[in-house]
Amino acid sequence: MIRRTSSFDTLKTGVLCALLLTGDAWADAPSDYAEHCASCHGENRLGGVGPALIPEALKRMRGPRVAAVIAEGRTATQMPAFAHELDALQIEELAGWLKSPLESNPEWGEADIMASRTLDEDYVSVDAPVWDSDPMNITLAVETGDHHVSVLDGDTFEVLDRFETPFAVHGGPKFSPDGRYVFIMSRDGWVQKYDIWALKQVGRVRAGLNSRNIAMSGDGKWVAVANYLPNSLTLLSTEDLSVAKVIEIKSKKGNPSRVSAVYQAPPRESFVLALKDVPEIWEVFYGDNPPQFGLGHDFRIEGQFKNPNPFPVRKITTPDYLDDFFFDQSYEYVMGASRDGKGGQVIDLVIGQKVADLDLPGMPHLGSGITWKHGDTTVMATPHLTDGTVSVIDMETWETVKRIKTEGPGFFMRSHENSPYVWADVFFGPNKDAMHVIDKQSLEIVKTLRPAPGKTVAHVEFTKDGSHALVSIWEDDGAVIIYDAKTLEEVRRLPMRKPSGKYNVWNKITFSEGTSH
Ligand code: DHE
Repeated sequence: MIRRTSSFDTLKTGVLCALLLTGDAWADAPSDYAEHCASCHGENRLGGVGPALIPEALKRMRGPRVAAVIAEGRTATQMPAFAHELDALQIEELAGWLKSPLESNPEWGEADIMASRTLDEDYVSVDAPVWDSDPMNITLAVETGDHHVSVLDGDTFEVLDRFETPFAVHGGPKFSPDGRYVFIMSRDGWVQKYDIWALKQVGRVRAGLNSRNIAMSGDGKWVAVANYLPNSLTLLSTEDLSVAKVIEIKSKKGNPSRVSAVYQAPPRESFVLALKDVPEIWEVFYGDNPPQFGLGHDFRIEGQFKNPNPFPVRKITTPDYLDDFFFDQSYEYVMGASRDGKGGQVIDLVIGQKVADLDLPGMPHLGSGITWKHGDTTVMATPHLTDGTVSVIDMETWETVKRIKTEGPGFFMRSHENSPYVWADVFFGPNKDAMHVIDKQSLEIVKTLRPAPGKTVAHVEFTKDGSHALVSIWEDDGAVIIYDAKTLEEVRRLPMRKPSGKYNVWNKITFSEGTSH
């Protein structure tokens, strides 16, 4: 029998808990959960008004430990403190149990997804924007501190609206091709549709239980949602968020896999999927005339495009597990980072084969890569998540042209056709307050900005004309700083709650080479 202690503080280090929790570990946690947590987080831990409490979601939780949140609650949310109802050991047991895997992989099929869909009754479509700003220069700033998005006028930087998002948005929101609607995804699999002209949410649907990112089809008709849980890709109609199809992810050999990410390849009229657990790249076609590949082992298309099986799937075997992608501007070549973070490969999507190896040690973050003209070639640059380096690669020879030494590992990079500079953050380590500005031709760091010493300074987005760069102070009492992109002088600071990514309508819908796609 485990004897409970009375004070939460005595167990804060967790060391004693580790000793106590051997054997009869988490014995009472399920009943404590049922009594105190299930009404908000769901009987099955998959979420309700509160987020899902499963390891896939909790291991991404930054900030206070899970036990501390249970004990002390979360400020500015509906999560209350339980320290006066549960003792220290109960709290540690509960936290440990929540981080343990679910007993079986939950199902989340078309019927569940459709049942989760809500379309806002008070939403009324409008014929023109309800504001006077340039619709192509609207910029969204995701504020992860309190789960909101600010809608900014890209000329005046006035906040036109600030609306609530689902909990824990991840990845770039995706605009409809005309820039009017935006689709936003949370790690719990919720997809939100928002009308920028009307400044109103249109609706929400839970497309997966634990999701990675979304992609918009080139024709604007479909949003694809990459899911870890269940192992699926959900295709939603952009019109009304209804399910067009749920594709179960099983390799050619029948092995299931999580989807690491989904990307759009507009010239190919396809979505391209990075798979976590099998060495394959998938292409899911949405156009009326999908290319006719043979049924050879590397070029298999399942099903016909017309009824009864829309969205045919092509499965390409790769020599390695490829986890994170970057495409050339033609979308013929996809650069993939190895799952072990030690290198990468280039796959030609037309022939469905590897055409080159990439020299990319230090876990490249290809999703943040950008390209630009360098002399008579095009180069691509990517930060590394475990190495203070930006790698620059020639897109014709696939050789590494330069490794630019930075003050620490970075997460995001951005540029703009009209800017001579690339901006690269230092996201991790003691220099997380640094933002490097790199000359696109000399490939040298020409300035390092430190607008908020000691704070995380990360992620950049440009205005439509590239005249200004917006930088996040990634803290709960943070800000978006607006820089003159030429003089590199600060112009203005907009207070925001832990702003993460910023997304300019024009740069996104025109696939600017300086931004992630
Ligand atoms: Fe992201 C984009 C994967 C952790 C914030 N992140 C992406 C994309 C991928 C990805 C594949 C591109 C998809 C897109 O935009 O459609 N991210 C991963 C990971 O695998 C990783 C390392 C670990 C994980 O478990 O997910 C990871 N990402 C994070 C974070 O910890 C960040 C910093 C904070 C958070 O919100 O979780 C984070 N990721 C972002 C942001 C983007 C993003 C802000 C969009 C960047 C853009 O400019 O488009």
